[in-house]
Amino acid sequence: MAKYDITEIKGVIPALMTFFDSKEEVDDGCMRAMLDFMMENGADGFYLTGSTGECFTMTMKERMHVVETVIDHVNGRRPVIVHVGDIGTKKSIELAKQAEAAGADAISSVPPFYWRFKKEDIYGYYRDLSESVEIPLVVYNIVLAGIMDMDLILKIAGLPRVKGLKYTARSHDEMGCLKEMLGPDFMIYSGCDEMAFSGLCAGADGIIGSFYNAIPDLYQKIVKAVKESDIREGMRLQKLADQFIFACLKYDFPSILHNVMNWRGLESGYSRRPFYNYKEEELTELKKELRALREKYRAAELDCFKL
Ligand code: MN9
Repeated sequence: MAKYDITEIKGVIPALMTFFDSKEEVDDGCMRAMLDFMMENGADGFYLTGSTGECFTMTMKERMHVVETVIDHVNGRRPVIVHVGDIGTKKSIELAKQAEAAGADAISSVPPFYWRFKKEDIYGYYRDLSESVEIPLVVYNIVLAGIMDMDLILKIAGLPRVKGLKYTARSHDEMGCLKEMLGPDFMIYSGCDEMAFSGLCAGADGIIGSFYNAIPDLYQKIVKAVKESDIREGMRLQKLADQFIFACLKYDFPSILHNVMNWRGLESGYSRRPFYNYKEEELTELKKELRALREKYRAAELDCFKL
């Protein structure tokens, strides 16, 4: 059974990585340990089996298994949103029903992709998906993908069980307008980690993203700065996060995140093929860059890294 109302799902929400072992199997022990780490360090909720979770490399059964394991481990201590996106409506519905039965608080989905679906078909996808379960649905729009425009999002947002939007973009004018138009109970999640501060200032209720797996504590401080209207502190922290992110994004993503988490002193497993797994010796430059960054800012926020 879902435990949280959608309006209680806010703050820092890691788009949870899936932790695989060296044989590419989902590593349940590692998943549980990572959830503990994130809960201890500022995660306010979890977003499962999205692109950061490498969902498109996983079978339906594996996705369902991750959902069950995570919900069992979190055990109501944090809200859980499950990404059920796939190209086929029937498959997404199957994932949605399982997520609901497992106790997810909401489902979420990217629009159907790869083929150029018509607007009506995308609307139909969200209608059918949202009607298949009782829990709310959070639409996931990646602006760069160019699949949905503002009109289509607004139309989909009118569906009764559509209660939120994860909006990933480097500009927040549309996101801010959508928040204004859709009102306080329609939850908006800013999806670009490089722009979390700006997203929150533009009215987002929370932030969902990849880097919150590794540095949820830093982002918790950004959320606090926004709450306290401390612009100077918010900007300082976001700048620090950005330099960290841009250094990492020179490498393959999301697999580099496994190494980054190792440097926090965690055994964080592997990505699954075709993602490339870096050996430590290939990352001397990145470590040097991150170490310099930490020293430059004398940032207590990054001292947690064993670089
Ligand atoms: O949803 C993620 N976006 C995509 C969130 O995967 C397209 C972000 O968290 C990015 O990974 C992050 C790094 O660019 O902002």
